[in-house]
Amino acid sequence: LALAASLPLPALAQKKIVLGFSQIGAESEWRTANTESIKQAAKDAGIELKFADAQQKQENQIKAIRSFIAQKVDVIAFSPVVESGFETVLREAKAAKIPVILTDRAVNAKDDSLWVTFMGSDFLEEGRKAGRWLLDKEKNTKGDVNIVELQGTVGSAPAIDRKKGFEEIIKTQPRFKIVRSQTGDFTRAKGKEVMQAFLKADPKKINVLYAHNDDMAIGAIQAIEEAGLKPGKDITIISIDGVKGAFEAMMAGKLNVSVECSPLLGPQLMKAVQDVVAGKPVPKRIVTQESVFPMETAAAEFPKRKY
Ligand code: GYE
Repeated sequence: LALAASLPLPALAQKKIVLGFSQIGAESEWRTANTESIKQAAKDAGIELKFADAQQKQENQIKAIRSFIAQKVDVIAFSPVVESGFETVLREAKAAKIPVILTDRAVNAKDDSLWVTFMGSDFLEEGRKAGRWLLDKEKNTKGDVNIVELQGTVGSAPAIDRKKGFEEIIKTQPRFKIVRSQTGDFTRAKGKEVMQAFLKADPKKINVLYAHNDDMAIGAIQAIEEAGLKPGKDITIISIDGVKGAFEAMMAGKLNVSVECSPLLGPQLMKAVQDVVAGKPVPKRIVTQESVFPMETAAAEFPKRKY
């Protein structure tokens, strides 16, 4: 008996941390890899995950967060589909004393006491990297460079910042012109559809496509081929994420460069959840480290890619 009393409590008797996570949807290869990373990391960490898919709708995310509050989960984490409109529900979580972690995308609320930490990529920098790659590629050419842009989801942090960062760089040389810009909602289907419209409007003038994610670029590649043009040659294509589909397109010579944006946020999210529950301090901002993969590096990098 004395011996039994000195043994540590069996795992089952310890209270499992409960995490409520509201995911945006399944709009891209990036997003599916992000969901897998979170589910796997929760399992590995022994955290009970309540996972809700919002199907790209903010109202569904707000509903999910309210239901997590009602269920009194230990921590709420979510990837906000758009930047604005979450303040009210975040205040409700704060009033219920449930800590909130933002993953992947930011909100634009002024009161930063509404979340404990925001982990994810620097989208502004990703846009700048895309712009710098293009300026470098064209450094020995002359004349106008006409760019069409496929934006991500309207009002989302990555769409806003990837546009801003890219523009910041290209506007240093006025011959680089964004001639058309429209949202493709981060999906292949929409990327293809909008690219078809771009090509119809100006079939000869497009030199470059800048897509805010790989999926839209992959959709657009189909549209370009169907129009009888060579993607990667007749039109230079730049996109962001670095998913396997992009590496395949690069190895086929159809995509020129993909700026990396890692979806593998699961392990660091679980670490932050454990720290928050244990009352340990967590940094207010955790930035993902990332590189740029031009087409020439694709074959060597492909076997190492994890998403
Ligand atoms: O680039 C895109 C996804 O928020 C960084 O969302 C993420 C973006 C990613 O749908 O593919």
